Amino acid sequence: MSESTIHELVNLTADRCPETLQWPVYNRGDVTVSVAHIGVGGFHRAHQARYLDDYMASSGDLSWGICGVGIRPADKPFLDTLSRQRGLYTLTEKDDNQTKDRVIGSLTEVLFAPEDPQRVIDTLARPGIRIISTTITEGGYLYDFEKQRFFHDHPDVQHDLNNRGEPRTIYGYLWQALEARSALGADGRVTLLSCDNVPHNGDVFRKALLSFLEHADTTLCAWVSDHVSFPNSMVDRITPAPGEPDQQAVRQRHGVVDPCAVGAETFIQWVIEDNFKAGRPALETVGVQFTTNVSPYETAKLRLLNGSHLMMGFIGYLAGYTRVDEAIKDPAILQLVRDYMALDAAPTLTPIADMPLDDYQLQLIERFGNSTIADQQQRICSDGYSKLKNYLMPVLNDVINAGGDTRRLSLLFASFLKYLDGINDAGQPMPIIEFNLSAEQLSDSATDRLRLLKVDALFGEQPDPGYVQFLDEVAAHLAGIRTRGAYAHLLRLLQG
Ligand code: CS2
Repeated sequence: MSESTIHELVNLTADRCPETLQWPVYNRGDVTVSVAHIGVGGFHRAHQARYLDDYMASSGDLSWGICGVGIRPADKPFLDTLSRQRGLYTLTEKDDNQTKDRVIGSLTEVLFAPEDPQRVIDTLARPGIRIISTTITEGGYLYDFEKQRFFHDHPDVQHDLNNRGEPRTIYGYLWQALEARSALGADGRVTLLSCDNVPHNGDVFRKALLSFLEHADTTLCAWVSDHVSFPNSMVDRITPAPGEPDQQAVRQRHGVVDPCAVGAETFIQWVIEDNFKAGRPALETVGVQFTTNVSPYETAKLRLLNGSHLMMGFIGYLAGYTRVDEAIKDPAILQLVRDYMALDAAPTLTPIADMPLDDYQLQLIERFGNSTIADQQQRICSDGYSKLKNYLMPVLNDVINAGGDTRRLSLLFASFLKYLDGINDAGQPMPIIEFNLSAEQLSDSATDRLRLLKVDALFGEQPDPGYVQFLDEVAAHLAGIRTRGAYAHLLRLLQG
């Protein structure tokens, strides 16, 4: 493509968009914002924003635009760029048979909270905002999932309770916004919709927010209980960390320079508890499933998809695979993942009429093998400690209670501990991202990694007998991995 045919997305309009690229079919000038979304990462852009774009395009109801909000200081450069692009960005949906690029138009406002916290609070307080949704990752809820307790002592929580004007956590922002909404009485009603991979994400969000407010303003707690709903939801779309390859591809195919481009698989699913306090778009017309009980969907997805990601993540990364599609094509890793799904996770699940679990497992193997998205092992291993708690501890508890076989799960925990060394089987450094483990926890446990599992919430200082045996198995696997390498150790396990 010659340089003269290169356009920056920031300068594109419906008329100037290359014909090969799909531009929003609705007039963005007519869109009004009813959703404020906190956490405008790749996943939100590939999932929720895409559903609302579809909805506005197909229904002509333009009242469901999104205001994207970032509250983490590190989000600034990205949000500045997205804001210059008026919230527009390219989404590429792809698998081995198709590649489809489209410009998503549903994000019509973009705010970076630390720069102007009051503006964000005022936005969240606008009665026209009917849904406040979040993708802030497991860690963002500041909640101990094992003990089911809010991290009230967390320094950022303490900061927010004592410095109303400069919130750092989502709760600090919501405190003031909900206070303003409560002054409107019933007209201030709103839905807080968590879109994170957290078991019972709506219930957790509600509990955490109310725990915060108990220390901030008890009267507000009562108003929130009556006027705010927290639907549980299951969200699904594999979205690798966006980067250069997504941008290069859009530039090559369409001559468009888009630093906010994001790529994802073609599969997409969203199941939501139908509990909205201030109305909702008819998203069922664009494939969203509404139900009275999300739990079976969410449990199946977390245990089968996210659990398998971890199962192949640490072992595969240690074995030298940096891409998920390459790891899953390794016969030993494939067998491990299949066995984990069929023998460990599936027996703990409730059957779902419209999501047969055998088909779901087969489909997952195919999705993991999608080479066009080149999903990153580093991404699925990142924040592994929180993910183990979230996705795997519930499976482990069920397997232990049923007196089942824990060999694969103990291997998984051992491979996680070895992964923390940051060195793979070939002795090469392996970058790891563990923001919920302090440098102190990491270095303290360097000589005896097993301690990490005991000192924190996972197993406690004096684990129950079933868990003592499990921890012995983890220790034996860890020793085996250290002696012969993770991959060779896996082969032995599969043969034995
Ligand atoms: C992944 C998820 O980061 C992870 O733990 O398992 O991001 C996964 O790709 C999504 O949940 C898919 O919906």
